[in-house]
Amino acid sequence: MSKSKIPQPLYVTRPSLPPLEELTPLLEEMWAKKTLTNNGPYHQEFEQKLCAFLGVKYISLFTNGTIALIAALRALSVSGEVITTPYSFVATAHSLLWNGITPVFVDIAGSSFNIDANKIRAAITPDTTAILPVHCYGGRCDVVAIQGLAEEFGLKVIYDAAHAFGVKDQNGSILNYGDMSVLSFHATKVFNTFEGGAVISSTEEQKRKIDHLKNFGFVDEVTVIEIGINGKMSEFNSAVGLLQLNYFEQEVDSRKRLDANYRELLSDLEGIEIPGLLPENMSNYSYFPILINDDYLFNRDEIYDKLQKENIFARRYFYPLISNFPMYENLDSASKDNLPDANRVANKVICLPLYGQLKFEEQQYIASILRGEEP
Ligand code: T4K
Repeated sequence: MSKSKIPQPLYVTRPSLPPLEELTPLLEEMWAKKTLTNNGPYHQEFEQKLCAFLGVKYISLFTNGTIALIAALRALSVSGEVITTPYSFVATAHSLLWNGITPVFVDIAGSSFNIDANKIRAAITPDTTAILPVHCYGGRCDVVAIQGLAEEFGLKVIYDAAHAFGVKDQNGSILNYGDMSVLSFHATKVFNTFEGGAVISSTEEQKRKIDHLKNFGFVDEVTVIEIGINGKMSEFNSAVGLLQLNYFEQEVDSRKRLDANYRELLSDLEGIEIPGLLPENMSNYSYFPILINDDYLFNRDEIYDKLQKENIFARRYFYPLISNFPMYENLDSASKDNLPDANRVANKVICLPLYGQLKFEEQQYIASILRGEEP
């Protein structure tokens, strides 16, 4: 397709939104009731509907995924050292520092993007209290091996499942693994409430604790039992979330088709590695990462620049690695020798635009730039 026909610019993602006219009656009701936040009716309904939709028992809605992570670690009394991955959005490790916990980085497994469960054992010390893995791009971690290690060493497991909304395996929702899982509903996520997040607890008692923690520690008007924070989701975000549930499957179906198109369009490009397709249901198609190998025409940053020049804003998620940011780089576990695969992948990865509204012609155009064809 010629450049003039491409609606510019193209971004790594664009939020899917419910029809505006569906939101209007919910807003009118909100205006009439004047309940705007603090566990209002939409919040309660959204929690209930989400449990059923995702196939989990206990959900607590949050203002965003980062505060949800911070609260989850606190609720489980995690302290000392926590084993985690450097290949993630910086919020994963920041949630540890906000709790006064030292992150211990373990490499990812080859090009799988997820923590290498076989390397966790060697990183466990007497100070380790938990593992914080990430289901990166929505791909499930090695949950069985991680659970085995957690049981052997008495560790908690908190999954950063920010990318994993709706992902299932043969046992149902992958959000049921570990002690807690944390979702993000940020505008850039496959399911969004503008800003938002949630903690999935494995027991009712944990949910109660999380609910106190996100509301300053209040249990009633005059009793505070925790050093809580304000992590509550508003009625507006909850109303948006309720409507979004009706469109999630449609969004995933569109992305699935677009994912297949990219695989076809890029299949003959030697030097561009496309990660394997996950089995049906085990992906929500939240990102389309590709790896630019050394034998390709251009290196990763040249491709990134070329795309930008054409107003295509692909992103290098997750470069730089968390372990290379200034507040982490001096940790022993942050050394590049300890994290060869994560460093290699972070230097080769680029996530191409992927969202339900993306057009096939736009994908063809992106592919032509990757091929080095002049627009
Ligand atoms: N754990 C993991 C593994 C995560 O990936 C994240 C968040 C978290 C935890 C924390 O969850 P939250 O506290 O955020 O709920 C974005 C997001 O801000 C962040 O939520 C996300 N991960 C991360 C991977 O990506 P940026 O700085 O790359 O976003 P930004 O603003 O550059 O947006 C990217 C593109 O998306 C834009 O170029 C255009 C498009 N966009 C963005 C926004 C905000 C829109 O079209 N509309 C919008 O409203 O971090």
